[in-house]
Amino acid sequence: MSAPGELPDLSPLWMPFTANRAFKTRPRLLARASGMHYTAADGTQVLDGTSGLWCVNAGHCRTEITEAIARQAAELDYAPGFQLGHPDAFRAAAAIAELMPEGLDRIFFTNSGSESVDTALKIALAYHRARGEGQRTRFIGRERGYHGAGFGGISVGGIVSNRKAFSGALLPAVDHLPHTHLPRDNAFSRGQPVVGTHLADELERLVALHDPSTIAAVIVEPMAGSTGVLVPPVGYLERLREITSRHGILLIFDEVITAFGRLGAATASGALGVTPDLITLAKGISNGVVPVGAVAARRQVHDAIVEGAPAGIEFFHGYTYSGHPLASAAILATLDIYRRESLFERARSLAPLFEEAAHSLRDAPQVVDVRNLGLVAGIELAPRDGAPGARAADAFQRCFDRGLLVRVTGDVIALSPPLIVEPDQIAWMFETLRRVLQEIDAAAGRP
Ligand code: PXG
Repeated sequence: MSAPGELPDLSPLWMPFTANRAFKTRPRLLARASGMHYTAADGTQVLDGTSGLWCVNAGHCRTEITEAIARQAAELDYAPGFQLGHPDAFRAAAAIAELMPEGLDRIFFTNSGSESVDTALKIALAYHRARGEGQRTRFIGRERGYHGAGFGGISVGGIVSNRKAFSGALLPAVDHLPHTHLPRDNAFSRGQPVVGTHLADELERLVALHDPSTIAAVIVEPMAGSTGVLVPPVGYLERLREITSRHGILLIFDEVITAFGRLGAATASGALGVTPDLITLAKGISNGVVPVGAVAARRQVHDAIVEGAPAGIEFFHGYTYSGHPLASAAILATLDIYRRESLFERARSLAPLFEEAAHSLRDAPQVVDVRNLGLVAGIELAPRDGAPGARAADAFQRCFDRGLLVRVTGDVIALSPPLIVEPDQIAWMFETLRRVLQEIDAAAGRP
């Protein structure tokens, strides 16, 4: 064991979605966090431009949350969630239901976004079966979709690298819509791009190909985060809703990133005015403090499964930690902060300024696109010849060295700060990024 303050042995930890060998030759370790900032292990301050991994929406180490979980841990550390309960799990479900679109008021708890996705897919199958349509077993996902790392999620997901090594063992009946990224038409769009509604019509083609009677659900992120901030074209989600409704297919919005204020409302569904049948949640639900997720289900979906079942367990699904006391306490304290500080409204009112600052990078070196919605921006760089992703990876390291945490996926730099961000911090983030891009450009020009 290493002494406190000394760097621990890095080899035993197999890090998730990380270039392990590169990281361990140049580790970046965080020691503390408060408000908008991390403190790195060497004491430097890093402004969190990404809300951790899109989850710390109310800012770091909020005492209301840390105190609530400390109290809960001392009072009721664990309570089985099968055939037993505790009041805070019910209170947390009610608090979430209140924020969901009208009608989606039945809440199932999980521990992560990946589990929320698996749960939603299973609810969809159980729903159709309960209604005598057990032949509806097919799912439709989308290219470039990210729905977590479970087998269900990678099957409906559309990220090639996440599927390749496991391709022989994916869910058998899945098809994919085309992604909605149309840079030639939509580059530098502010908010929702105008071209691309027609891509939703591809669903009609898939429905005709497979026959609607075989399709259980369509799952999409209303705004795709992980694959580089893909904002839905105007009218696109409305069209998916219309087609799925017409064919009795459930529509699932994966709102693991977009819910809890990121787009200036409790959900993307609310912000964009399209209501699905199931919403998957995680991340901002507990401000990232305790790992927890949930699925919000339309009441009719819940009732078809629960009210229609014979006496006994109605839905054979759940987790040891579903509705965990610490998660419930964290949810209640987090949602209370969002409400008291009007953080969703704050995100909405900061969005125009954030958009302006993001698009000021339009003429920065190597920038080929800027996309934005709510408090999310994606800045896409031209890839280096023969080395896709290298330029953005370089930008990530240089930003970090200057005290700014950004998120990089391929050659897209994503920014999604906590909703407590101040206007001068927004300006500083994009200025820093501009300097970094200029520095990279200058370095590339040197012999
Ligand atoms: N759905 C969506 C839409 C997500 O963004 C998951 C499901 C899975 O959640 P869990 O809690 O199982 O990881 C996610 C996760 C990034 C990044 O930087 C995004 C996620 C996770 C890590 C990094 O884009 N999203």
